[in-house]
Amino acid sequence: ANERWKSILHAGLRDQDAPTIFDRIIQRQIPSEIVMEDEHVLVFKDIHPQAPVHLLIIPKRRDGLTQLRYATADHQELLGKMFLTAARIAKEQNLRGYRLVINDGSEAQQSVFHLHMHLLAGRQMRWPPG
Ligand code: D5M
Repeated sequence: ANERWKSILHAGLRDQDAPTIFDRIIQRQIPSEIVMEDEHVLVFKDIHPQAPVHLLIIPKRRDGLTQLRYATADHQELLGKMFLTAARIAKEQNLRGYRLVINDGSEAQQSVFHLHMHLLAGRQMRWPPG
């Protein structure tokens, strides 16, 4: 399997099945600051925070969702769960305002190909985002 990933990387292609760093976080193979977890989603602190509060909300089973563009009606409940989780955490942490971001694709600067929602808060945001 290692050889296969190497050849995929070499070709500059993305393997839909290739695990990402987030799988390692889910499996506790690498440390992370986990804020909340349930059966379906995991929330942890972003390692390169862009605001005083910067959390990542991810599905625990990637289930084909390397990017939001691959979402189907089958993912509707999971996607709703991610939004409700963000809103709940914002309420629990008494955030006065917050921003949710999903980067889809390299042009949007997506770097980890396991669907994730950024929750940013704790400072005055600007518009448009960079
Ligand atoms: O966002 C991917 C985000 O993932 C980016 O803000 C950094 C974060 N990241 C990468 N590795 C880690 C680890 N190990 N812990 C916590 N956070 C991490 P994107 O939208 O794909 O650019």
